[in-house]
Amino acid sequence: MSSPALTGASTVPLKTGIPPKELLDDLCSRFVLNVPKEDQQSFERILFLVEYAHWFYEDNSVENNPSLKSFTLKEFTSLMFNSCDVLKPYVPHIDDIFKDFTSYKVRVPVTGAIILDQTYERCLLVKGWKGTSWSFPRGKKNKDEEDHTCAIREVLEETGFDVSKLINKDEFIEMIFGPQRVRLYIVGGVKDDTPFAPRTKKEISEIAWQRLDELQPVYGDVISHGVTGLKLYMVAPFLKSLRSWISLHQPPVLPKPDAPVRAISMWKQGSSLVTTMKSSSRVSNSSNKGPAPGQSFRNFQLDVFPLLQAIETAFS
Ligand code: M7G
Ligand code: MG
Repeated sequence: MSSPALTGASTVPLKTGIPPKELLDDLCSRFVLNVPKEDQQSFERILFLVEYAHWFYEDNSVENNPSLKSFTLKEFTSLMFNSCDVLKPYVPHIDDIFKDFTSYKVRVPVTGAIILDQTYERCLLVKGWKGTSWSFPRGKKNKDEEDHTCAIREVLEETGFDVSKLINKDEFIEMIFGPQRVRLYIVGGVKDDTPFAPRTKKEISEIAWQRLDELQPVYGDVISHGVTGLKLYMVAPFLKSLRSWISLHQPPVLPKPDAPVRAISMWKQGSSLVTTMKSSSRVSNSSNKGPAPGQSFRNFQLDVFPLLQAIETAFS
């Protein structure tokens, strides 16, 4: 099981930063070849596997061997196809394969949750690792996964918070954006001193309670800006229905006159500090031992989490 090539720790540092062939072969065999046959049936599925290998490469190999270069998924896909014998014959079609994959990805339905605090004045938003936009915790459905199960999994992956006991399958707002259906379950009454921390690496850079009245305009586009300049992605279109829901439901706690008026950052990448509401002081978050690698496995039935855990154990 132990292979120095996978972590890249003992490979000879290459000036070019290009991963050595044995590392790419290892990633290919672990993430692409050693999976059930049904997961290798289409290039869309294979590219989800390559994406997983890419995350592992970025989060483990590059981190353990900084002389290795970071790549975009497209670049990494090209490296894998050129290096792996089984994928090599398809190199001439790689542009089409990648284009099909990206257009397939945006057709996969997305579910997540609108988490409200106890006063219904704030909602929990997450900021993407790469961009600067904030969105509700949400993500793509896996194959044969139910909507609410995906929402529970994605919220857990992106915030570390388990909504399985709080979610009501009938309480959601659903919108269609071009080819994509987005369903967000409304989970109200979450204590604002709840500890949050993502379980995926390099997907989420910050988690915060944002004030709903700062997320204007109500009739927003997919990409919009809140009144304080906050960049929002797929938030504004949900606000009108959310306000209607809030007007019909009594919050468990009435807003306090001395409540903080601004957003509250609950977790930030690279920082072990989080804000707690009770003390308003900066305290160490004991549950934040650093995020684990991604667990979402796209459109596969294969449960990759035990595999990743085994790999992590073997190399830690
Ligand atoms: P996603 O899981 O494809 O989207 O992640 P979803 O939650 O909407 O289903 C969105 C983006 O976050 C990806 O395109 C990556 O850029 C980044 N990302 C997500 N995960 C789980 C990881 C991960 O484990 N490692 C790295 N490096 N990036 C990730
Ligand atoms: Mg996600």
